[in-house]
Amino acid sequence: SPVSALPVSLIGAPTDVGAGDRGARLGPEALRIAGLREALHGLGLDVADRGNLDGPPNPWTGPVDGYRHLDEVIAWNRQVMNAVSAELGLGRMPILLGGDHCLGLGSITAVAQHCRAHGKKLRVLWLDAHADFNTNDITPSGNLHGMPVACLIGLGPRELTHLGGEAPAMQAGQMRQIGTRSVDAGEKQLIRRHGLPVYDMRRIGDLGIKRVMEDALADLDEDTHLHVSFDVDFLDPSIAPGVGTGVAGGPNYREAQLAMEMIAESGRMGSLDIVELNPILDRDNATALIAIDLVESLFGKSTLVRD
Ligand code: 5AB
Ligand code: MN
Ligand code: MN
Ligand code: MN
Repeated sequence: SPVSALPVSLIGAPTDVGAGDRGARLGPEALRIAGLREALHGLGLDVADRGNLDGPPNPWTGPVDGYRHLDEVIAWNRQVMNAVSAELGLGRMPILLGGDHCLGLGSITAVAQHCRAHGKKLRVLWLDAHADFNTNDITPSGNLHGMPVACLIGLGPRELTHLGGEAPAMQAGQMRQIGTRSVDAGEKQLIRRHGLPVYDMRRIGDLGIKRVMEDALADLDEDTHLHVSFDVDFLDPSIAPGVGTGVAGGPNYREAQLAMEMIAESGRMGSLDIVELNPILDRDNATALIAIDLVESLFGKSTLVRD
């Protein structure tokens, strides 16, 4: 049975302007074709599919001042922020279908504004192989999908750090990164300087996914809005090959599923991103199917025999 009684709204953002490979623009359709709406409906949820947002094409040009496609990234994030705000305003749970992970900025900026307006606490779980904590002076690529976390805490170009009019959207201490295993040298320094809470794969190996999730979900209360930003490259590429920036050594199927089950049991999830799925690099839409399977767990599908 679903843990969330909230109606949910699917919002497609078909773009890869922030990524280093093209193909994530096809993510929303791949998730639809793999049956996301039907899966959620099957759990008893009220699901509305809002279709796809519109935005500029991917110019596919090199970095300028350390950023690739900054104007297009700004435009897409504005669209996402407005669409997510609208669903939250209707009392619905937005599910952003990326698209690349630069869009987490627009999504979480909207969520942070909603929390401020309603006196709620914000906790963000960032499920990702990467920290996405680069800035234009340390990025190895210029790709903005590697920078949304930095922008969220106020490090980045003003149009992105002030996307919602106020900055920063959140503080490093409100985030928990999980599954991290590929962090650039400059990013590591920045993580230490800002005290970003990271549960990397080494820690998951040492403690086990159960204890890590207990920790990451500790002290949530009725007033906490939990946002889950699920970069599909969180998963080990052996089970989820359809991503542009896969990194070996990620969570296996059962570890990922338990993480999702524990998030569901917290009862606090109020918004979700599913990003970085690249169907061009996938086999038979397998990665979309596994992502949907895990999203069902996020919404309360249980593996308990007596639940
Ligand atoms: B993703 C890298 N750190 O900045 C960079 O997939 C990869 O949203 C970023 O997590 C990966 O280019 C961004 C090398
Ligand atoms: Mn990411
Ligand atoms: Mn990633
Ligand atoms: Mn990626």
